[in-house]
Amino acid sequence: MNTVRLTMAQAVIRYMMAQKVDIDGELKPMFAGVWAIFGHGNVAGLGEALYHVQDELPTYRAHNEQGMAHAAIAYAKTLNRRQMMACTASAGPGSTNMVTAAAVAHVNRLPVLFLPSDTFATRLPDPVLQQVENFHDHTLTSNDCFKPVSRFFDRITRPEQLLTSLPQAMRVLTDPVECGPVTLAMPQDVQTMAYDFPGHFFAEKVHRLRRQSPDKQELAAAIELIRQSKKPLVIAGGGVHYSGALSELDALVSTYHLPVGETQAGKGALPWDHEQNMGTIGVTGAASTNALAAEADLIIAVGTRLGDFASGSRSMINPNARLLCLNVASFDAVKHKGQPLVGDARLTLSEVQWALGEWQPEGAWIEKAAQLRAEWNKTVDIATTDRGTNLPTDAEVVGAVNRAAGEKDIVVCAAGGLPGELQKLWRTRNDRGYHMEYGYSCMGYELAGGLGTKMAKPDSEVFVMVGDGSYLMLNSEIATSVMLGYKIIAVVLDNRGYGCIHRLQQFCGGPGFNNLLDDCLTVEGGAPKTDFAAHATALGARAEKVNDIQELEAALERAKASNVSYVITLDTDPLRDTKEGGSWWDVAVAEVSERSEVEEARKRYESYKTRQFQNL
Ligand SMILES: Cc1ncc(C[n+]2csc(CCOP(=O)(O)OP(=O)(O)O)c2C)c(N)n1
Ligand SMILES: [Mg+2]
Repeated sequence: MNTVRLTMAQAVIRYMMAQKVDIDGELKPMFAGVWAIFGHGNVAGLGEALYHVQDELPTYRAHNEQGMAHAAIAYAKTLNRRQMMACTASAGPGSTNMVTAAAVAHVNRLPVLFLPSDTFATRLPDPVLQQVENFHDHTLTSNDCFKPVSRFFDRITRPEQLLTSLPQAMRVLTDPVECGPVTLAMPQDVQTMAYDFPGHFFAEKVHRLRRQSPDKQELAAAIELIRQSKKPLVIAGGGVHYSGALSELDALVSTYHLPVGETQAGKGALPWDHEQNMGTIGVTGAASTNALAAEADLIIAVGTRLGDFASGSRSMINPNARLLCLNVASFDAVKHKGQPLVGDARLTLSEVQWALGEWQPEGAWIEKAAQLRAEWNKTVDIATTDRGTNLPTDAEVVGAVNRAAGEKDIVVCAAGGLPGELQKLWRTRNDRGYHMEYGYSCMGYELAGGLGTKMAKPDSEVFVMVGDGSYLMLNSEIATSVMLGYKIIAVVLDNRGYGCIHRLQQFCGGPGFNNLLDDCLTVEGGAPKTDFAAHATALGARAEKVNDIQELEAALERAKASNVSYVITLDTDPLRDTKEGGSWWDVAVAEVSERSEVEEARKRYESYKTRQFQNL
C-alpha cells in the first residue's frame, strides 16, 4: 500500500487541506486558515506542521485565544457555514481560554475546529507545567471542559486514531443538523509521533451541503395547517441564511402576502424595505410584528431555535395560535408543541409554495400588516434621528452608523443594550449585513468578531458597535486587525458602565448597584474616565473621540476613508433606550425583599408568568 509517514500533527493539517467545499459549483478550501497561539503543547507539534504549509494554509497569530476563536466563529457565520477556520492553543490556560468561544459556536450552531493542546498521553513527565491534576480520575484533563460545548469531541492518543476520527470531525462540521464546534484534544507527545498513513487518506474530499427533503406526510399536514389559517405570521431565523433560502422565502411570502418577523439570527433574510418584512420579533422586536404575533392564528417558524427573545419568553404569541416548525433539525422542529416539518428550508419552502395553490390569508390581515409596518417605519425614523441632545441615545448612534453604511456593509454586535436597539432599528440592506451574536450574547465577541467578518468579506466595511463594557472585556484583536491589515471600524458607546444590566436591575426593583461605574466600589473620586481613543491608538488603530451625532457622522466618513482600523468613541446616555416595540422577558424577581420596589416588580412578574404558560 502507498503510505506516507507523517507526525500526527502533520497528518491533521494535511487532511484539513484536502477538504474542499462546493459553493455554487466552485471548489474552495474548507479551511481558510488556522488561528494559533503557540506555547508548550503545540509549538513543536502543530506549529512544526503548520510552518511547512503556510503558503497554502495561512497561520494567523492572534492576541487572545478566546478572541481568535470569536474571529473564526464570525468568519464561518459570515460565509453561512460553508467555509471555516481552525484554532490551536497551548496546553492549559491557552486552551481553556477557548472554552467560552466553543460555547458561542455551539449555541449559534457555527463550525469551528478546535485543536487544544493536551497533556502527555504517556504521562511520563507528569505533572507537566499547566496540567490540572485531577485527584480521582487520571483520564480527565482541563480539555474535558470542551465536552459539553462541542458537537464532537475526541482525544487523539495514538496517531492512527485520526483515520477514524477526522472523517467524523468533518462530517459534524459540514452537517446542517449537527453543525457546530468540533474539538480534537491533541496530547503534545502524540502530535509529534509518526505513523505510516495510507496515501488515499489525504485524497481531495469535496463536501456538498446535504439538503434534506421534507417527509411527504409532514408536508401534507403542514399544507393543511396553512390552508386553514386566516392570519399567518412567518418567523425567519438563522436557518434561512444557512440554507441559502432567501429567494425561496421571498417568493413564498410575496406570493401569499405573508407577514414576516425576523429573529436576531434571521435578520436580513429579507431586506428591511421588503413589503412583507414587518420588522423583527420578540423581546426587542418591532411593535408591528409583535402585534401581529399576538393575533396570528398560525406561526410558521422557519429555521429558528425559538429562543426566549424570539417568543417573548413564551408570553407574546396568541395562545390559540398553531405553530408550524420548519427546521432541518428535528430537535428544533418539535419545540413548543409545534407541528414539525423537518427539512432543508430552501427545498421545503419551494415545496410548500408548489402545494399551496390558490390559498391566501384574510384580506383584512394583509391590510393590517401593511398598516402596522408603515407605522413602525415611522417609529424607527423618529428613534434614529439626531435630537441634538448632548448625551445621545444608542438609537441615535445606530441611526448615524446605519446611514454611513453602504449597500454591502456589515454591522457586528453581540452584547449590552445595543443588540436590542439594533434588532429594532437597524435597516438591513444585504442578507449578511446584520451580524449579531445573540445565541450566547458574549461580551467581548464584538471586536474579534468584526475581524473575522472582515476576513470573510474584505470588500465590505465592517462596523463594530460595542459598549464600553464589552470593549474593556476583550479588545486585543484590534491589534490583530491592524497587524493583518483587515480594517474594522469600531464605534464605542461609552455610557460608563453596564447600562442594559443597570436598567434591568431597576426593572426588577433594584437600586443602582455594581453596574454603572458610579454605583461601584471605587477609589475616592470615582472610576477614572477611560480614554478609549488613546487606548485604540496605542494598539495601532486610528482613533478619535466625538461629542455628538454630527461629529460622529463626519468621523464615520474619515473612518471609511482610512485603510487602517478606526475606532470612534462617544459618550452616550446609559438610561434611555427605545421604549416602542419589544415585549416581556422572563427574568426572575426576588419573592421576598425589604424593598417595596422589588415587591412591586415581583407582582408584575407574577402576572406575566400566568400568561406565559398558556402560550407557545
Ligand atoms: C462574557 C459576558 N459577561 C457578562 C455578560 C452579562 N452582560 C450582558 S450585557 C452586560 C453589560 C454590557 O456593558 P456594555 O458593553 O457597556 O453595554 P451597555 O449595557 O452599557 O449598552 C453584561 C455584564 C455577558 N453577556 N457576557
Ligand atoms: Mg456601557
